[in-house]
Amino acid sequence: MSSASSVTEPAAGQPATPLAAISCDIFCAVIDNFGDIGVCWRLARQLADEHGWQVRVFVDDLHAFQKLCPSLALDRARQTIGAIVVEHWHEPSHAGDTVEVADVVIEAFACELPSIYVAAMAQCERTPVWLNLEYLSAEDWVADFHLRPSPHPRYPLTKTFFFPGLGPGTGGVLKERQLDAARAAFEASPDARQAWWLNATGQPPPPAEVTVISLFAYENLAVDSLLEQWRDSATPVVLLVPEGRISGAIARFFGLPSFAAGSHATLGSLSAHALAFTEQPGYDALLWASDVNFVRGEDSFVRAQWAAKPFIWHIYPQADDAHLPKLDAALAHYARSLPDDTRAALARFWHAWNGAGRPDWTEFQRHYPALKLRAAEWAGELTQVGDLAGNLALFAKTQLK
Ligand code: TRH
Repeated sequence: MSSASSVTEPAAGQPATPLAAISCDIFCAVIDNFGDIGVCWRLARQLADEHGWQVRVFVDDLHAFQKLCPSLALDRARQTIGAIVVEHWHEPSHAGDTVEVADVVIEAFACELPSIYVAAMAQCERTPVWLNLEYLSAEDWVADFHLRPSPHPRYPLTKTFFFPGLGPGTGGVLKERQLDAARAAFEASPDARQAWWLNATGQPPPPAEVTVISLFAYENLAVDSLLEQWRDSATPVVLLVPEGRISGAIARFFGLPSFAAGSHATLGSLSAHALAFTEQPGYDALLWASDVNFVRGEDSFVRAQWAAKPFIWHIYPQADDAHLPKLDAALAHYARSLPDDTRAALARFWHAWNGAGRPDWTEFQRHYPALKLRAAEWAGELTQVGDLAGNLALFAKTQLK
């Protein structure tokens, strides 16, 4: 956390005036899995580390949070991790022991702020900036709704909708300032790669002819077909599976009782390692160490884009297939400049991984060189939209009077 950013240089002839850092409260209700707190925690760390904000995170599920942040204590109502205060949001009405309203209030994914907190916001001399951080969608309408104000029905308060997105005019997606440099350093260092493989799998890195695949996904009916294709592949495949919802299917395929962290199995051309779920900053190296990444939800989907490797997205399934237009909207951005046949092959593979059809690994592999080029080009295009934390901080500052 930078404390320097909260102090201004004195202008000539003026006394030094310490400016208070911007305070920010992020409220996060965990619906399921890790994406809700995953996004909030990454945003919190960026606002603290890169913008010098004083951040508090109110979160209702410390167990999910602890998986991403193992130093978190499960039994503490309030604790400080790095420079960030974490409050266990133990009931909807709770807003800390004493209600202190921050300069910027972020309601993640429409989780609904405690009513006493909203009432206190209305009493503030300086009206706080109230943002509703929405889920990521690549659909076109997002740019029209990004930064739309919504006046409160009773209080003199306005909530602004902040929409992440993959295109211009949206809030963008989270990207730490040092991320590209960290990836480049990892990719340039045989020692870092060696250390990563030994730590994650207990084995040295595989030779160059092996295709390394990371697999982070929900339960998926298409996985058996893919496992069979990898087993029968003409070239060797190494599969890296963080322990989680797909682990049961991997265990069944290999005839094992479970596929818990530390397990290894081989059948034909396929070798698989079960990995321990790492703390959040450690997940990126798995993507960097792999040639192809299967990702899911929201945050890992974004990280795969920054890893600049071909990836397959298991989108979070919604009722009435509401997720399918979102899948195609993301493809429309990501696959836009691919040759027609590669774009069609990628779309078929993504659709098959999301319930429509059978994934064809040979076809995917045939298009791998074009997909690899596009992955790197896309990471560059996405950078143009700007980092979400930076976009949010800039907007908030224009609103704080
Ligand atoms: O876990 P997810 O499926 O999360 C979600 C939630 O289901 C949420 O309710 C839904 O709305 C959202 O998806 C769209 O997938 P996601 O978003 O990729 O979050 C996973 C987080 O876990 C991400 O921050 C990366 C992190 N992670 C680790 O920290 N260590 C690991 O080893 C792995 C595999 C992931």
